[in-house]
Amino acid sequence: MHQIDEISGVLRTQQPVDYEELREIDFLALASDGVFEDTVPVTITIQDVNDNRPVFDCSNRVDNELYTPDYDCFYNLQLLDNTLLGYNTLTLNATDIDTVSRKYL
Ligand SMILES: [Ca+2]
Ligand SMILES: [Ca+2]
Repeated sequence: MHQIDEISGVLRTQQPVDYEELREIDFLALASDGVFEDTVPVTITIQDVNDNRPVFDCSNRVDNELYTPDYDCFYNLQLLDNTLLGYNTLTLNATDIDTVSRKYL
């Protein structure tokens, strides 16, 4: 995943980093002069960014003629014409696997 240049000591990523896949990387870095050596533990903590879209909970979805593949799911409500003001009609739930954007849902 990461590589340390033997001459410069610079650590470089060898593949993309994804917080949703791996949140921390621990390894031991070794320095050697051919006779003596030293090691140091290194911890890299991956910080989350908003790189995933929120997704509606589609467990109560309705698939009918109005459904299109442009949307994850479709909600079709029917209300009586004398429904009172403030009546709870539907609770929409969405989730987001990004920790940084979840608080804005
Ligand atoms: Ca997000
Ligand atoms: Ca993320």
